[in-house]
Amino acid sequence: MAEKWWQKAVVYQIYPKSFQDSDGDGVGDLPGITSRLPYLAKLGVDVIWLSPVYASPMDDNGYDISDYRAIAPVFGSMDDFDAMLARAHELGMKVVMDLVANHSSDEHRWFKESRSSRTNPYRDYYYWRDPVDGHEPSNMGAVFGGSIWEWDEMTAQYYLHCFSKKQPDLNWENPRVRDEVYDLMDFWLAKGVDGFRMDVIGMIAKDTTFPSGEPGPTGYSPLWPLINDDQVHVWLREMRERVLSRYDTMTVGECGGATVETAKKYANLDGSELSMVFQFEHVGLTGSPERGKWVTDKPRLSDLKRVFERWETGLEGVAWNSLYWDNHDQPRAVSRWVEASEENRERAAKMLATCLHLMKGTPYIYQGEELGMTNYPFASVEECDDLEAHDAYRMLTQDCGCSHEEAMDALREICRDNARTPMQWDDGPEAGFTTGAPWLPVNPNHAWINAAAQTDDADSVFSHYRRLIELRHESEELFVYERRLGDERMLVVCNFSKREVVFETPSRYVGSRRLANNYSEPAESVLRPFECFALLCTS
Ligand code: ISL
Repeated sequence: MAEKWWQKAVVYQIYPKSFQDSDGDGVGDLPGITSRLPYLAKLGVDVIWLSPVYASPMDDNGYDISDYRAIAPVFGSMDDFDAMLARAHELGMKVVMDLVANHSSDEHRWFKESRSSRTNPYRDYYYWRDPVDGHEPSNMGAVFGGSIWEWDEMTAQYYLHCFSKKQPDLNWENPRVRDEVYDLMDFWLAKGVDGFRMDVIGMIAKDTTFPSGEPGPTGYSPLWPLINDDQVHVWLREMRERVLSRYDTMTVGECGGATVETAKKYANLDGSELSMVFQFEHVGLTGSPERGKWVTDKPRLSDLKRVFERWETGLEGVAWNSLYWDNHDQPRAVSRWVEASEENRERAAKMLATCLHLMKGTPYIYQGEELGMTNYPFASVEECDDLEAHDAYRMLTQDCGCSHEEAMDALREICRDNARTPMQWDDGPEAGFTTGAPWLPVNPNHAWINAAAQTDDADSVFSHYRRLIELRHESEELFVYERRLGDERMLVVCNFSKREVVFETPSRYVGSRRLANNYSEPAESVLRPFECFALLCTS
């Protein structure tokens, strides 16, 4: 099967609220992103994944969309979007949008119509159910706390929301809902965007009997058995047929519960569904039934190796994976995965990057990761913005019996706001992110962790990432093969590019006979432009 462009790409995720503000309102925006595109071009990334910029009441920072075809005024206008897209393309970078279609905002026109009467034509765009014995139809808990069911006085029924109550789940069983989603995908693809990161796409199909489960400490049962793992593939195939097959896109599905087996369906190299999966096994190695993800234990290296090994070998030649440590839902890698002090933070950041980027799959860099940005020293929950952090604090202190300090330790280690503090551009006021008051505080360590200090320093974390990205592109330029006859082996190495390419001669060939070469001195660990040689050894 021919290699696809997204298999040699490196993706950079932008969280627009926190990347670059251009108008001093303390919130990042599209003109701000455009102004920083040369920085990303210098880093060398191929694809930008833009977290949501659509119209939204921002209950969940844009993951609650009230108009899929409009830009939130706080981020700018559609013209600003078009300018950003054009500039990115000019600089050779593609742009992938966040498609949040498991749910909309409760302020979307569809939901306003839907809740207005039981007979409204939009009623079936969402899941509405009668009470059972005067209660919610089932006892599952939503990701951001409380029940998955919200009572709506207007029509005296409950509606389903797997996330916040301002994020009602769209009813994908309804073909009109699917048509709407395919249409809006067309709208953005026709504009020239290069694909989609699909938010919680693994959750769009539900067990519509809405079962109950064993309640945990919060009184609710976990949500995951609600997911229908078979039906989702039917709809993704339909989406491929109806929309994606008409464009050359990169699609990545956020699939929380994906296993190696289900990933072979989601991200099969036959192209029937998505390009790749974003799976969660390695970021879910810690946690407890009582406290969920809110524990301070570090993941065990042996577990991490086991998980990566299983995914690498399991998908080999069959399906494609994404490689990531960080994103806007995870704490900062250098704070979370290792016990790095400031003294060895840079080395740790480079080590984590190297470990990940040289695996098979498409690497993702989350803004600031390439600078070795760290978690934020939150002193109280009031400093956090994220609705999930507030719910977690309440759950930890009220349902789990944690003290304030214990709860804050968990938040400082795990909470999503760690990733969402403003990008650290320089050591000036507010790290060069804004001239106003930032919506989340800037980490005080911007005094020494910032882009200005790193972009021209060959030894910086930024330069290390840059080199890893180059390596990924370059490795496509080598033609290396080995021939064996009896106990003789011959290794042929050809650099098809005009650039230097890192290449480590396998140890059994070190010092062996050189048969054909176009440079007189043997290569060290770098192949020179168009260098070739053949080595012969007996094993
Ligand atoms: O961070 C999480 C809560 O612990 C994850 O479970 C997260 O909610 C899940 O990965 C889904 O994430 C996506 O959808 C959410 C949104 O809040 C996240 O930012 C987004 O990445 C709802 O749209």
